[in-house]
Amino acid sequence: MATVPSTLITVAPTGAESSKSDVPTLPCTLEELVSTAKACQAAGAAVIHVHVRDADAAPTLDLGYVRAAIAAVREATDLVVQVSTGGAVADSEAGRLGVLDSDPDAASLTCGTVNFGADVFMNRWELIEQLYLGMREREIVPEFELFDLGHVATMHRLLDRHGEPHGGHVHCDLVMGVPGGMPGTVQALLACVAALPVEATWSATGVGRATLPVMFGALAAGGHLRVGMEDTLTFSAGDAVRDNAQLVERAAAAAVLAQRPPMPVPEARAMLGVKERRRTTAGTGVR
Ligand code: KMH
Ligand code: ZN
Repeated sequence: MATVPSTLITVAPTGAESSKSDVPTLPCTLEELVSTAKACQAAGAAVIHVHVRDADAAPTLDLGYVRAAIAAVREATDLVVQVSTGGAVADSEAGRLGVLDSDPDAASLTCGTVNFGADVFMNRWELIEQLYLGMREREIVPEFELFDLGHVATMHRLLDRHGEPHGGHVHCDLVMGVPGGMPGTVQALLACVAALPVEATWSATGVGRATLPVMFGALAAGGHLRVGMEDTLTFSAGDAVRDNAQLVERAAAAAVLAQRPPMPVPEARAMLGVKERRRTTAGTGVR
């Protein structure tokens, strides 16, 4: 029997841009992050992209907080835990490199500088190289974050110069609709997809109003999906997002409609080449 192609759903529940006071439903505490992770796994997510908040709900790269968040999500779910190395626009390069020591399964790796609303999200070539090599040294799977077509070219340069990532598989995420990055259009999506390595897999994320066009475009073009409150806070015109699970449920329903149902976690782990870091049942090697 032919295998049914499936859709990897990544949830990005928090981000670094929204404040808890503006968005009270944003998961910021450890308890909120864990309950969000559980609900999103149940709704069809297989990967969680984690930005961590401190006791004041401010974005932090503090290793103590980041390690605790990763361990708690890993304990409570089977999700692939992908830590953000993008952080917030004001974060230092040293801090962003430092999160690689938090023992994640995977980590985001933005492949170039981009205007980010009124700010600049700085990603110098040397930093990109250091993050990439730091991930490989620690057996962390990168997800190449591509905000523009030029970032695709930089990813190729990285792969040509330094070889394949840990796990041997290239997985990218097209981040579309950021004010300053590529627009959230099907035309831009197809231009990027045509420039990716042939063997790469990719997901797409539409920020704000780009959420739905990018989601449908990605499904039609054979891609995977990333959704979450990092990227959109509006569910439909005038309606705030209830919670992250609502966004994952919608993505899962669209994937089912496209006859590419949500990818089970074991399949996602195998596709991405993730190293097993979950605790095993003593002596059996079985989780
Ligand atoms: N918060 C943005 C400045 C990532 O997580 O790697 C960067 C970002 C990308 O969200
Ligand atoms: Zn992020």
